[in-house]
Amino acid sequence: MRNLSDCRLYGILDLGYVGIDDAERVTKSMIDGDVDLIQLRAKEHSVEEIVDLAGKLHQVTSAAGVPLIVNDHAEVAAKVPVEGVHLGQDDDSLAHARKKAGRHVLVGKSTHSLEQAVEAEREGADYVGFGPIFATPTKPDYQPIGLTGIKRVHNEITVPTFCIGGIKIDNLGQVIAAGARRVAIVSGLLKAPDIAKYARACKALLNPET
Ligand code: 3NM
Repeated sequence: MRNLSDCRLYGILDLGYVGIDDAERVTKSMIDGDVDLIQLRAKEHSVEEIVDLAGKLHQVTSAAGVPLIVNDHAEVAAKVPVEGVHLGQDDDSLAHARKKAGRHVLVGKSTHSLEQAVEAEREGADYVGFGPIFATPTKPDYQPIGLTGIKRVHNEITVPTFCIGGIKIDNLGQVIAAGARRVAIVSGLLKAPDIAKYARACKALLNPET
């Protein structure tokens, strides 16, 4: 299984963009494109549906050595051997999520300011999301935080930090130049005509030495 510290490109499988029946195909395309980490994000689905889908997707991701992270519902990790859970600012505390999972899992947290990122690391997050960097239809109610905080957050915290929000292949160079080493992408990836090719192009920018 891939180490979190080696992960650069985080692909988010958001069922707002992908039909549930298409989720496995899209997951395979992400893996084909060498996405390092995959999150299942299903804001409008029941926990039962998420458990069912996460079980199916985990067979695919684990065979490829790609960690699968479930958004919001730590209890899914008690039923399916996913590698982690991802929490928002309004979700369970990290300690509560770890208790619900009932076993060791990675726990990531969304943060929207330097202060929240520092607090998430202090609380014990294994990684943080940091954004939204740019305005995004995937999370329309959030004020973009821009590029300027990226260097500072990397100076202040040591856990892997995935910049997120409005990141596309076309602005990824800017995000990297601002100090990002890792990014999470939702719509850019899911709306790409060729998801694997898009992911590979992002990886090439994130890992210029490979
Ligand atoms: N979390 P896209 S921004 C899911 O700032 C999510 O925490 C964010 O979607 C945060 O790549 C975001 O389509 C949406 O812009 C990212």
